[in-house]
Amino acid sequence: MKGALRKAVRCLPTENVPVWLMRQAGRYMSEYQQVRAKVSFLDLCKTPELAAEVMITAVNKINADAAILFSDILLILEPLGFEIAFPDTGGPQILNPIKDANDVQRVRELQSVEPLQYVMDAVKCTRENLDESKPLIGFSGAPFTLASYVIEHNASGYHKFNTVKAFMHLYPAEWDLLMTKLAVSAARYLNGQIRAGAEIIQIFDSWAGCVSQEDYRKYVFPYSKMLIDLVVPGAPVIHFAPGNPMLLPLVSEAGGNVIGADWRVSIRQAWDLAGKHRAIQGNLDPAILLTDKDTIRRHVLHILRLVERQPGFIFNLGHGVLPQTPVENVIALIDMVHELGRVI
Ligand code: 1CP
Repeated sequence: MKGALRKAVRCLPTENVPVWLMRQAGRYMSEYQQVRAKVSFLDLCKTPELAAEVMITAVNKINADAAILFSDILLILEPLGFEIAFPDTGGPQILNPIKDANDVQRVRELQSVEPLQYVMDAVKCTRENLDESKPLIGFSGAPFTLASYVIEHNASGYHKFNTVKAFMHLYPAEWDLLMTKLAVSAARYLNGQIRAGAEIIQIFDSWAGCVSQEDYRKYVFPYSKMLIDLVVPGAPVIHFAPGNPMLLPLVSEAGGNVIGADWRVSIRQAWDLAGKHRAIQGNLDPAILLTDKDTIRRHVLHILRLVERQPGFIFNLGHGVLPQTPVENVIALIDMVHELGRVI
């Protein structure tokens, strides 16, 4: 098996510490900005050759050990019946969100990946142009995070999640229906990506950290588990649910070969909470990339020392690269992990 990441996701020992970054292709990179000056974000995602080019350019420039499909977690919502928009300022928007419990009836379940063929083509095109030592990561939003966009979306882009939380408590039957539709649809979508050439899957539950342990168990866990159980066996799953380290044991129990950790918890403690039968991914604070090389190096060393070369570690940030990050700091970070990961 070639490539440290392919081994690490299976908890096998590696010579190098594999490293890739969430949001490694994006607004912090001038090449990306140049493409975006000519085409909207949605058109970029819907043009497979461009989506592949943006990701391959980023991977080659920063020397990451994996590519992640260039796409967005919200695109699956179009064939489910939602209109999405990515305005230039503020976060993405759902133009026809769920306003009351009856609205759940109109949400369609994804029957086939045909309406998302452009995503499958982007997977194929990225795979064809990517160095074979580097795996391609496919992804989907987790049911809770998708629900938090379709039930509530604040035009300012600032999420408080109160509406989605009230909804799950007030309408448990409709919540179950919605979350089941989202889980089954996301599984079909991921299995399509795997057929198209994605080797590893990451599930983003970016906003799950806003709920309590009890509510996670009752309203989130069953559907994340359903999704992960439906992913075809053989493709390792990275399960990332940042924001609340106390949820890590439950996130791990819901499934995934690798558990993502953010910076709010030390990587060693995160691994203890997730359980040593899982691999662990994380967890440099993206804000550290806004500092200087000495500070970055100190933090990289700290994380590597905590991990003590135990098999099953993947270096990443605790969340995505911030748009204002200097690209040379990202390049330096990856070089440091490659250099120090061998010797520590
Ligand atoms: O050019 C632009 O203005 C668009 C910015 C942008 C980009 C580059 C958005 C809008 N999405 C993406 C790409 C993207 N999104 C990728 C692939 C690129 C890469 O990782 O290098 C991935 C994996 C995602 C996944 C995604 N989208 C998540 C999960 C990851 C996370 O950060 O937690 C989430 C929550 C989204 C929603 C979304 N789409 C875009 C933004 C800015 C956001 C998040 C913020 C919000 O909802 O307010």
